[in-house]
Amino acid sequence: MTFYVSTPIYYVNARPHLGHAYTTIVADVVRRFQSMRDSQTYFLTGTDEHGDKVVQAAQKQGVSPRVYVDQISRLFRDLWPELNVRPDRFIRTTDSDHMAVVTEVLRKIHAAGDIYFSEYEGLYCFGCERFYAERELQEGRCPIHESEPELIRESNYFFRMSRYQGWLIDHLQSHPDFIRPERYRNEVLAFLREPLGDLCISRPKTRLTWGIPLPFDEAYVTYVWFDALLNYVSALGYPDGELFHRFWPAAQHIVAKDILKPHGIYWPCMLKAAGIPVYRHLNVHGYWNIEQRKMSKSLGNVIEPLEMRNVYGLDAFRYFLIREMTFGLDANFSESAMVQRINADLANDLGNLFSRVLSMTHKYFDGAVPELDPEVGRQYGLGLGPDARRTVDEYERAMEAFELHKALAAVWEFIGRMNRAIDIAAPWELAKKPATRKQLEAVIHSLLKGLRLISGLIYPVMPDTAARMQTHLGLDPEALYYALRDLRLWKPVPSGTRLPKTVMLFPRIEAAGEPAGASPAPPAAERGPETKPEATLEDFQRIDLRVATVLSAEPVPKAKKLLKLEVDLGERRTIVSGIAAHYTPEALVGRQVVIIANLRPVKLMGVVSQGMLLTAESEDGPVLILPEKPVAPGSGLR
Ligand code: ME8
Repeated sequence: MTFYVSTPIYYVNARPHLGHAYTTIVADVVRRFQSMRDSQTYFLTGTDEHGDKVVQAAQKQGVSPRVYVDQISRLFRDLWPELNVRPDRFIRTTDSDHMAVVTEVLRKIHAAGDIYFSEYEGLYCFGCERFYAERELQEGRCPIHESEPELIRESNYFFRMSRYQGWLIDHLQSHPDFIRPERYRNEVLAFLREPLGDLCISRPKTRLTWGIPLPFDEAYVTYVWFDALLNYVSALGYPDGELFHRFWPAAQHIVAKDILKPHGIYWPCMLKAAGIPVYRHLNVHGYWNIEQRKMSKSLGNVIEPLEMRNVYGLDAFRYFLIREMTFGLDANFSESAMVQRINADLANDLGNLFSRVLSMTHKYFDGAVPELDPEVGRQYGLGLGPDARRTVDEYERAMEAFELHKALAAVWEFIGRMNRAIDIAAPWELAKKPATRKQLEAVIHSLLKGLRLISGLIYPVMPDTAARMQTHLGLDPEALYYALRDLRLWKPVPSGTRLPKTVMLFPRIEAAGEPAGASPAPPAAERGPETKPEATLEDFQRIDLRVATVLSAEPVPKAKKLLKLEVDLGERRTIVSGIAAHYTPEALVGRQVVIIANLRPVKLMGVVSQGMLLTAESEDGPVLILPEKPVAPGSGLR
């Protein structure tokens, strides 16, 4: 069997954070799981280095795109081994083999007549690097970046994606798990109910030069998504590479919901047009929020993976991510939730079980695994065999289906079953009388067997802990006892094996962010917001801030959050503001507020808004910024 897994290739416009770490750790987990089944595996990650966003980020730093991409790409590449993640290739879209494949695929699709030249006008989000249809926007803003898209008109090359709409719908219908979980398949199908437009795949060099030139027109570079998606085949040496032939038929992508559309629509259509078979599964997960809020630089709540690892330990961090998020749904990250899970699941359930069983083996058998008379075993064993089999079956099913949290839940159910079995069997009572010695042997023998199984099942998520457990069960650390085939056999730890002294797998953490004995880093929430990059006085002066008096205010029909205000700032203006949940119209009329007067007008729910109200962000929502005493309407700010 073969298995090929990819993560998105990350933009190099920001440092790696929790979200990137999650997806990449998931890829590592599923690839380790597949290797437990003796699959040949290939794991790809990398960085997406062309496009406007990267150029803008480089400009901000005052360096060339080339220097900039090298710098940030290295941060990603160097992070993965620190998280025990070892991809087979780290691809960069600036790699020459990748660029050659993009050129070749463009040539092929162009020659087949699926690329044409035309003029286009549309709303473009620079954050997403794509055009948006009006119906996709929320209150006129990009749903991901919450910024207003810009109206752009230019001549460009287009990929005839519309031609593949019918085929894609058929494919989704005949392959119900092509995109999973189902909610995302449904989302794509819903999108495909409307006519699918063609995809603009070029950018004029007059606007952007940092990209792969189109092979049929030197005046243009390739649109960054068309370039980036092809990494999944270029990394394998498409079209002739041995890796491509071996692994592409087993391709599975992992992405978050933010990039469902490029992966669920553009990419299959591109593959079809290029005559490449489509991937097998697209696995889509939700978003991590931080303490119930969106993770963002401006909120200063970006979680650094290495910091979490340093404070809580790598395996505990990996465990928390995989256990806490229901794959497919959003999840909430907080250090207190992490501490809770570490204490309950790792220190209590698993850690206690492990040290209890090992210390009993030392106490009653001097650290040597007892002999087992099979007859006595049948009579006095703990009856864990059927549970073990059920656990392995559910674990394998859930891992295969990307229900990673359920796979762990199944293991923890088995851990609970073992802890209860100890309490019922009460080995300390059996140890009191020579008559129950054989019974005691059977009980300890079963418990060690159970630990051996658990050490194998946790390997994909907690590889270091799995190895530590196995070393302490006297198993050869050089040999891998993780093969699912062997785990199913429910093998004992060989009798007579001498076990090293027990260890504490996971110390309890005493208070949030404060592991016992370590010096704690302040919780992320207390570190205060990161400031934005330096701005000059000229930057500030380009923004026209003015005091305005609210003349009237009314709700905008069918928009719960919006109020339409008429304001006086020397002239009359209409402003639409998203404060309806926090201010009633009556509370605003007659008040003086501060607005940005030279913001490009934008249409929100059919109303043109000619400015923006300034508010402070607070836990309870937006709070208006007001002058301390009345001033003439239109007064400027400085
Ligand atoms: O979109 N929660 O790159 P990107 C969970 N270059 N996962 C998150 C997350 C969060 N809060 N934030 C980010 C791009 N991610 C393109 C991809 S692929 C051909 C091109 C993860 O740097 C998640 O995997 O914006 C998401 O899909 C990805 O980072 C977006 O990374």
